[in-house]
Parts: sequence; structure tokens; C-alpha cells
Amino acid sequence: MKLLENKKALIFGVASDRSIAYGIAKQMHFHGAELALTYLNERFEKRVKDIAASFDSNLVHPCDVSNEEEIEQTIQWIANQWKEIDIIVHAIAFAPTELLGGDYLEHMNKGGFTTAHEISSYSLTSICKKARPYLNKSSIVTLSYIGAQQAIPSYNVMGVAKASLEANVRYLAACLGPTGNRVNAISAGPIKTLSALAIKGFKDKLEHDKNTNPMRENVTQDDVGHTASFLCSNYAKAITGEVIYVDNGNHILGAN
Ligand code: 0WD
Repeated sequence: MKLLENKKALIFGVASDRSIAYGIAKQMHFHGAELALTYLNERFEKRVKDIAASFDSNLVHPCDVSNEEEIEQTIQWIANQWKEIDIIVHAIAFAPTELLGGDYLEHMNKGGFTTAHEISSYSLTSICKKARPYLNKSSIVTLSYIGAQQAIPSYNVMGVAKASLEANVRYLAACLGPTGNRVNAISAGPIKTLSALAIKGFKDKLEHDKNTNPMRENVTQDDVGHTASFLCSNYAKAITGEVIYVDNGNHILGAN
């Protein structure tokens, strides 16, 4: 029996075959889950359709999570197909690039701060609220980073948004738990993806991580996919509200 057999997974955040969400989709497909993928806008449509097809799925839908109606439409669309949503993967984050480097306060402004929180944290709440009627012993997983817990150079406002996201996970877990649903975050080590490259000095960070973390190698999309598959399987049925580090042990070190 495969880990996720008979489970249906709605995955937000596949932008390319380097996305963390791609690694998660790949592993969930391997473990037997049926997949539906969302994409930000038409710029990603063909690429995401091709990726879905490679995982035997034609369930693809646009969803810009800054738009509440698009989230509602996406949930209604998938609820019409599936009735229940067993797994939701939220692998989305955004902050204006000028805020992701240098002095924390220098480029800070209310709009950028708000956008970072809206796209990177509130969107999870909104998805859960709209999907709530279709959850049934479901598992929701989002993606965080050590910058939520420590002041990491250049990560800046995104670290504050990730701290919000991690608190969000705990409140959502407490809220949805009594009806049998679980919510967890994976705090991943640095991985070379499209949006990670927007963070100033990211390539140096990747190199530093490889040279210093206990396992002396960078985390891969597949590493995150394996843990996400476990978290969404029945083997993790007693784990909720948790932040699981998939970072080759980086977070246990005294200095990052
Ligand atoms: O080192 C890393 N790459 C880490 C990423 C370490 C730890 C955590 N993460 C997190 C990110 O913060 C994010 O929450 O993992 C998640 C996925 O990020 P990723 O896989 O690194 O990045 P990417 O492949 O670029 O996917 C993120 C996607 C966007 O891609 P672009 O390239 O356009 O930024 O999030 C999507 C978009 O497709 N996205 C949105 N989707 C819907 N609505 C929106 C939006 N408004 N904004 C961004």
C-alpha cells in the first residue's frame, strides 16, 4: 500500500520544476496521491499544465492568492471535482525584492510589509477558511524558513511574515483539529529556486549552508517532498501545529 493512496492533494506554488512545490508534487505522486496544481497567472499556465501532465493530472487552475475571489473559485472548482480535499500544500511567498536585502529598515514601507504578510501568511488562512467545508481528516502543509525564528541577513520582512505564518499554523491547527484536520509547517533549508534568487546574497547562503550544516550538504526539493508526504500520511496522524525542520540540522547550530 502506498503512503498516500486514495488521497487527493491540492498544491499551490508550483512555478517551475525547481519549485519546492514541484518536489512535493513529485513525491506525493510517487506515493499514490491524485494531484491538482494551481498557478499564479497565465505566464505559468503552460509550464504548470505540462508538469501536471507528467504527474498524470489534468487538474490545473489559476489562483493568485492576493485575490480572494480566485481562492474561492479555486476551492469551488476542486470541490466540484473531488467533494473532499485530503491534502493542501501551500508553498507560496512573496515580498517586494527591494525589501529582501541590506538594512531591514531602509526600504521598509507599509505596503511592502503588508504585501509580504498577505501573500505569505494570510493566504494560508484564507485557503483554510474557504476549504473548511471540504476538509475531512485532511492534512495541510505550508513552507517556512529559519528566518522566522532568527534574524537572518537579507531575509528581513520575509522573516517577519514567516513568523506570522508559523503562528498561523498553530492557530489553524487548534481551530481545525477538533474536526480531525491537521496543519503543519516544514521549515526548509535554503534551496535554489526562482524566488530564492530574489534574496540578496542567496548563492553565498547556499554555499555557507553546505559548508556548515551538520550533514554538509544542501537540502533538496525531494527531501522536502519526502517529509511533506509523511506529514500528509496517516503515519503522522498525531502531529499537528508543528514546525518540522528539513534543513540538514542547520537550526540546531549556535550561529547561522
Ligand atoms: O530556499 C528556499 N527556496 C526556501 C523556500 C527555504 C524555505 C522556505 N521556502 C518557502 C518559500 O518561502 C515559499 O513559501 O517555500 C515556498 C516555495 O518557494 P520556492 O519553491 O523557493 O519558490 P518558487 O519556485 O519561486 O515558488 C514560489 C511561487 C512563486 O514563484 P515566483 O517565481 O513567481 O516567485 O509562489 C507563487 C509563485 O508561483 N506565488 C504566488 N502564487 C499565487 N498567488 C503568488 C500569489 N500572489 N505570489 C507568489
